[in-house]
Amino acid sequence: MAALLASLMGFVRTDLEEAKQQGMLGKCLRASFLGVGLIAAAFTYPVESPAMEGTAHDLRLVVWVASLGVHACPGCAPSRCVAGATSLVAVLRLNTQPGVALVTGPTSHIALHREHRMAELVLTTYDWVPKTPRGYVRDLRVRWALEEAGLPYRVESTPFRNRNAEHLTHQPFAQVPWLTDGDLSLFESGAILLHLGERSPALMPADPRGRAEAIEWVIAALNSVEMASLPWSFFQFGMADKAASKPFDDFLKLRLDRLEPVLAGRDWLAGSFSVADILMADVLRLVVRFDGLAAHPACLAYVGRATTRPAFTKAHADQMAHFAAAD
Ligand SMILES: N[C@@H](CCC(=O)N[C@@H](CS)C(=O)NCC(=O)O)C(=O)O
Repeated sequence: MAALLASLMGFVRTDLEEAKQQGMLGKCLRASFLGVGLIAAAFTYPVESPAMEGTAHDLRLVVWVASLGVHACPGCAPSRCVAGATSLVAVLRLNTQPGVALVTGPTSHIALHREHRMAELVLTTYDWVPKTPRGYVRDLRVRWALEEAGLPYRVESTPFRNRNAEHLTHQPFAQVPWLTDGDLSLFESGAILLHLGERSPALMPADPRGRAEAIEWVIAALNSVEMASLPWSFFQFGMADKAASKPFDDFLKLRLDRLEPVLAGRDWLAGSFSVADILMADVLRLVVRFDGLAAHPACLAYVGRATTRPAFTKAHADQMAHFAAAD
């Protein structure tokens, strides 16, 4: 970063020197003032915008700054204007990323502001649950995503046995999890993961196509696969008469038969690992629990790939420890 800034300053110094010799110092100074104005405008960067939107802003800013240089300072080589503008925007972008900002100044405050906002992520789960659901409570999906993204968060508890009115203001079905992000409170694990996907490229592809595919598979995991696997699991848990399970076995098999060739052809659903994989793998994990993927090796291998990721291991261990601490 320091080397980048030094070379940028070197460019500016050389240009000013040349401009002085060519009698264009006034124009150069005016361009510098306008440049400072543009940098100030850059501070209004969309702090919470998706990665692509941020990239579009970066490109627009490069074009503005470079064309300003070309117009205001005709003595300078256009390539130098483009190089200078690109370096400037790269410095701004880096310096507004949490954990990256190296140069103290207004832009590093944006990074601090982001870090501060992220520190306010609070995941709520039950204070305790019986042994059977442990390791499968849906706060695990959220923990997993937060661990993958390296986002700071803390976990709070709500009573499992006495679900109070406060609980219902966050989760109208008296379930868990919910996530608060500042003054925003979100329920539904899918909605929470999509929200977190906006925060990190580790959770959501940056390109529009990859992003659309990830969203598509998030919905598929919840609305096409979990919709079949959850009622099927009631029979496995002994909550329903096994003699009546055939339609549910068939329904799940139909979904798995279609998912099998998809997962045989790719490692992750939307190109790179994303929130879609967290949801799909977590949904399939419940099927694995009852040996329901024996006839679907690609699905089984996919669950293995996903659950050997360090972020899953940590999320799982943390959930187990959370409930064990309340025994
Ligand atoms: N669709 C909801 C389902 C939430 C859900 O089923 N939560 C379970 C724990 S994994 C729960 O709170 N169960 C207790 C209950 O339904 O009373 C989501 O994905 O967040």
